[in-house]
Amino acid sequence: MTSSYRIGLVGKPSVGKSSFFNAATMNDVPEGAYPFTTIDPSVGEAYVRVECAAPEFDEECTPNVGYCEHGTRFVPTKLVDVAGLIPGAHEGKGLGNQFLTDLNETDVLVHVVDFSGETNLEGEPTEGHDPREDIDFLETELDQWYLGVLEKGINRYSSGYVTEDDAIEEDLAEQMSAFKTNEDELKLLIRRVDIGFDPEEWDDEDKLELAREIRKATKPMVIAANKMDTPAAQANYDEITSDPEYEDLTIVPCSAHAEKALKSADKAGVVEYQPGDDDFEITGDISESQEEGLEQIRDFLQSYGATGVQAALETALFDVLGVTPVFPGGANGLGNERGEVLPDCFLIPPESTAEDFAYSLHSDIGDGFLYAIDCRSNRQLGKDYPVESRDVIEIVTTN
Ligand SMILES: Nc1nc2c(ncn2[C@@H]2O[C@H](COP(=O)(O)OP(=O)(O)OP(=O)(O)O)[C@@H](O)[C@H]2O)c(=O)[nH]1
Ligand SMILES: [Mg+2]
Repeated sequence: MTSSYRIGLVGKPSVGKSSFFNAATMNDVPEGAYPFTTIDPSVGEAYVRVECAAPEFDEECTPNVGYCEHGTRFVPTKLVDVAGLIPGAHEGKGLGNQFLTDLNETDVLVHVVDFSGETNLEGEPTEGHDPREDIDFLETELDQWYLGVLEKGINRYSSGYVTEDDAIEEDLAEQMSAFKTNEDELKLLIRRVDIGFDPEEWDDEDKLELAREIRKATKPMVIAANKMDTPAAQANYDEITSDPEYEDLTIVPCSAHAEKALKSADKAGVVEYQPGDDDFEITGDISESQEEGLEQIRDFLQSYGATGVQAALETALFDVLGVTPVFPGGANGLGNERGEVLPDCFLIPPESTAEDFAYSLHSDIGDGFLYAIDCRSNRQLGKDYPVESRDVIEIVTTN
């Protein structure tokens, strides 16, 4: 069993995708104030926080992967930094649509937006640019990309080699398989858009609306309002979060710079900072100017609750995608035969049942599933039990 969720960072050039990536993963990919600094995508390991269950059992955990600090598990997940997208990317503008396919590998997107308004749609320096344009353009760009693939699926349907009882969702599912969708989901989405099941009847608007629904379903998105350490970004943030047209969006205020600075200072032994926290402690000898910089960051944390890098990743995975963290445990003590305590914290798909969880551990465990045990209450759970966040569960099998 692997926690193989991938979070993709998208956005126009120069918004701080690579800076966010470096801050989250402590990598060192190039960052630059010029468009298309990044060309090839980088994949790194970031962490999402889960409150550890071991203290509730008066135990100390021994994680297999990631780490645990002050009762917080840092569970690894994959983060992908891709090249910047500009308007027309779906037609090959900028670096073209080749890297749009990099996004296929991701489960959820963090749209990094330069809230300072100091870069235009191409990622070049400007002033007073409205970040709402960036939010709109990215959605449009992704929709157009989906529409292109959708139209191929419709052509496949109309091209005659389909048999008579063939349904449109079958051909679409095949054509759009890279988007990790399937017939059932497509059927549901076509129904939701309410355009009927005969593609001959669909006009351009119907198709675009369907493409948009498929995009929303298969690429859920969080907006990281980046560069919030600048006054211009803070003003834009206030304006956009109170704009009713944008109230359906999930926007997380963020400063990749602040996160990187704190993590680097922690590494250097100058401060004690736990990623995602709302404060830090200065523990080393520092110059006056360093102290001034750190105090500015502290003010930022006080205003926004955190640097926002952790929050954006966790909102994407837990709130928007609905992934559930679960600890495999034992009803008679949490340790396994090797003396490890709660070694794993798995991230499982939304709405998983106890049986799904068993199968995600191993097909043999799923096949032999008898019942599960909630290790906190020692209550027996049936196969249809919906697994909840931070459950500690033992699976009892026939073998
Ligand atoms: N003030 C401020 N500037 C930032 C922040 N994050 C990134 N920047 C700056 O924004 C510029 C672009 O950063 P990158 O990380 O290279 O942006 P990118 O989105 O990866 O750009 P491309 O690879 O060209 O698509 C750099 O000059 C960064 O220093 C932030 O949190 N605050
Ligand atoms: Mg970059």
